[in-house]
Amino acid sequence: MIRKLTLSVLAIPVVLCTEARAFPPAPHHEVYGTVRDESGNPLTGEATVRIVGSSGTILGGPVAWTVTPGVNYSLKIPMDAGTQSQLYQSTAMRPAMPFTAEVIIGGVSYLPIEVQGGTLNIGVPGERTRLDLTLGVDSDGDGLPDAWEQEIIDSMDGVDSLADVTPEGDSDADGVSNLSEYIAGTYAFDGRVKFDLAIIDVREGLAHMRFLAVRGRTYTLRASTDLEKFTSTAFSVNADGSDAASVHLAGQTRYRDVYVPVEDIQSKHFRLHVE
Ligand SMILES: [Ca+2]
Ligand SMILES: [Ca+2]
Repeated sequence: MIRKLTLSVLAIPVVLCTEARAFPPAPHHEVYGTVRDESGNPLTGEATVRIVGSSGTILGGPVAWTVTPGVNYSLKIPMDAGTQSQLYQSTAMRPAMPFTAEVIIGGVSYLPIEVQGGTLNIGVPGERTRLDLTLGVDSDGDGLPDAWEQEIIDSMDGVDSLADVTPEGDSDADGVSNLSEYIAGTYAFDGRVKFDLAIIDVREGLAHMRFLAVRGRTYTLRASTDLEKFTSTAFSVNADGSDAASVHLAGQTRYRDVYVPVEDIQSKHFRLHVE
């Protein structure tokens, strides 16, 4: 009798497992990226990114100062394995299902430039898709918000319309493209201010460098001895090289001095990266 009872108890979870496998979920798909305002500044909170899928998925998550370097939102979308005609849950999604991304600020929903007039499709389970979202209006459809382009039009002679400001163009002729200046947060109408890394000096085993850090942007540094292979390198904001970190999130816009240890080698090259 006891043996029979034991068998029946064991059978219950087996049956439950079989039922659960009828509509199995798959690993979630992560959508992540940077949400920027119409001036190119990464949002730093008080906003929500909402994913609305064709299957009925509605998923929201906060915009934060930083999730990882250069990323201020991340959403994990429930995915269905697709082995049955029915979704394992009504709000799950499958690869290639259309969705829309909205940004909600103060209860008002905004459709980012990347989403206007286009269809986004979800990727495969277990993978990630970067989706950077930009707020504002983009009349000429070049990815740069009108408000940002207008600043250049207002500030420069000979730049008269949105068509004169292109992402690959260099309105202030400082060698940095308009799109790169938009990302870096530097003035694309003032050639004196650009995304640049200056070497100040090398003393006591520390290379002292300086760059214009713009609020809300994250900075990483890569180093190379042969100008071919660059690897991430930690840097310090302290003159004694202490508390080095691999990333700097600018809390305010200011020139930032950084210090990196240099070994006894003839030359070392550095590359600054901004997100
Ligand atoms: Ca535009
Ligand atoms: Ca430029």
